[in-house]
Amino acid sequence: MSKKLMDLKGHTDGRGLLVALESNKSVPFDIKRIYYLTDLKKSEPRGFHAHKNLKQVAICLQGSCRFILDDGKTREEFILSSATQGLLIEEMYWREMDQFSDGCVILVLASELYDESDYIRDYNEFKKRVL
Ligand code: T46
Repeated sequence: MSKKLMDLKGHTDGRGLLVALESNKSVPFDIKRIYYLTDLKKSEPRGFHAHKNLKQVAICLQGSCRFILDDGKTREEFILSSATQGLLIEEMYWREMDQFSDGCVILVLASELYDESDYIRDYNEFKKRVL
């Protein structure tokens, strides 16, 4: 398994599944922000940016989706379809998200507060910075 894919401990019993996430334990940073994506359209890919200084863990809570992570040299593809699997996205990875299934819900835990100046939205600028 890629080091980017993390197994999250699930507690399943007759009532369902519970997954607990804790800063610096199951999630390898202090969680400062949480956001989620819903009502995603198959025809509307998202992302297309990198972050200078942000770590995140993305978890597909319902349905499935694809993340592409690009470090400037290699593009890796990840299909997320389990609430007990997290994708660790460290700083300076270009990301693209698509192939959202019906009902797809993505939860993201982030190491920093929202800061638009942390985004690199131009792929050529990203490539210049990483290579
Ligand atoms: C990422 C992928 C996985 C906020 O106001 N606060 C926030 O914390 C976030 C994340 C976004 N926004 C606003 C900024 C835009 O006006 O929400 C709007 C949509 O954001 P964006 O176009 O950046 O969404 P995605 O899905 O392309 O990217 C998001 C995150 O921004 C990004 O960090 O890694 O999800």
